Amino acid sequence: LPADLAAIVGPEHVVTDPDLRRSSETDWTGQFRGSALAVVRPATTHEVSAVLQCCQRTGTRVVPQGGNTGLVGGSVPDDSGTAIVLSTARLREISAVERLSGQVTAGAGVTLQTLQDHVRASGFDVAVDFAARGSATIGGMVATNAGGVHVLRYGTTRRQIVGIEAVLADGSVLSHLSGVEKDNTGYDLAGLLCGSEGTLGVITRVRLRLVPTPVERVAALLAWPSIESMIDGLARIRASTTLDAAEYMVRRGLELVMSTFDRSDPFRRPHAAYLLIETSAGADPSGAEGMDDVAVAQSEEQRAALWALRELHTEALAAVGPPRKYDVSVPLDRLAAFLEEVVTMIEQHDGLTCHHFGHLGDGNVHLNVLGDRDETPEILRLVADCGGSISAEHGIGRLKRPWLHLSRTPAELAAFRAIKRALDPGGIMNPGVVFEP
Ligand code: FAD
Ligand code: 2HG
Ligand code: ZN
Repeated sequence: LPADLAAIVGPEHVVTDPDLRRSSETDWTGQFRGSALAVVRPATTHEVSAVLQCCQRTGTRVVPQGGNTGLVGGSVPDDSGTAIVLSTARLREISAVERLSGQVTAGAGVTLQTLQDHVRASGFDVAVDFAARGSATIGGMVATNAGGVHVLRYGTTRRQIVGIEAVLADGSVLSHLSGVEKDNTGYDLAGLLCGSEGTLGVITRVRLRLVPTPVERVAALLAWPSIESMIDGLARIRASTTLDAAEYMVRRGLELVMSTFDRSDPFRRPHAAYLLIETSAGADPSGAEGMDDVAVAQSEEQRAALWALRELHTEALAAVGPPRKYDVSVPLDRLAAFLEEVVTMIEQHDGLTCHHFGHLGDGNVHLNVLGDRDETPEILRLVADCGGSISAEHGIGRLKRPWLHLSRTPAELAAFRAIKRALDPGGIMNPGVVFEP
């Protein structure tokens, strides 16, 4: 097989050397490690199609991989050594920004940051943003329906897609990239492939709807005496201002970030909870009632410093971890009670510490539990009992697969399996992710 693949993509793009493969076989968290037959790097959609035809013919399993920043173990192979990793690193073409429609088409392997730089030069911005922007790719972002910090303003990745090109397991190319905003000609295949985590095909190009770059933007960190007061405060701010972001953290996480990365506290004394808000609208939300204090960024540098306190949580936790990650969402009116209950439940066990932070505006909490004991069933059942989702934005991958039934009905799961069988009858696309292998 490696020789056949080399004939398609060139021998230097079929990596079989174990040392060179290693970074593609281990996920960002270091908790999922596997072994691949080879890492294959096609440069065009045509090459992706030929690689998949070859894999289909030989029954070889395929793990699509973008920036390998996924947090649920979906981007790396199992340890059998029989699957290939199909890297999108060379699918890096970007079209010029189309000013009239406000759209751009990007190859799956373009990183989010590269695309942001590209479209900002034309006065536009990508609606989705998150801390892994330097490595995460557009293909990965679409395959996981990434959320990030602007969901409350613009929605998730799915809402930004106006066209997609993808290759199915049998090598057939689906291409629908004309970008017309109104197009009710049958099933929404882009919407289906978005969030499919590499289990239905390889996304090769995506056409995205852009948003205007804000002319004026204000970032402020608001300090609160409790989580309840912060959630009430957010409701009042949202009623009067269009927010671009509403991210929260608590004292324990802030202290971890400050000590790990030598950052200073924007306030003179500690507070229980912190809400980082950003707005590009006219009204000033930093006078909200019920808060202890506020730090408004006066410059781009100060804005970046406030954002770093929030965005460095994942790396700070990785440095003291690895933590068990629970990316959950809960209806906002139940969030304060949920947090109190889940933290108490976890920390009643000696040696367990629960960090939490996240996208408050979306009711999306990132629980990161340090310590050996595994409380996963209890935590995820509580989420389900609160009417929440066991995976708000990171996806199912391998990590959440045993718990998918807590968020989806048997009828929904049967429909998932029927779609998978129809598009990938040989089961070669990312086996073990979302579904049992
Ligand atoms: P990978 O990790 O390479 O792959 C992820 C999944 O997508 C895998 O199942 C893979 O098989 C599949 N895949 C990748 N490319 C393709 C393709 N072209 N075709 C088909 N399938 C493909 N996520 C959020 O949603 N919000 C956040 O705020 C956020 N913040 C993060 C912060 C940090 C510091 C880190 C490390 C991660 C964060 N993530 C976040 C998770 C991650 O960055 C996203 O899931 C991202 O979209 C993954 O992109 P990637 O290119 O790294 O994909
Ligand atoms: C974030 O919002 C990411 O920072 C990562 O989704 C969350 O590390 C985590 O648990
Ligand atoms: Zn997040």
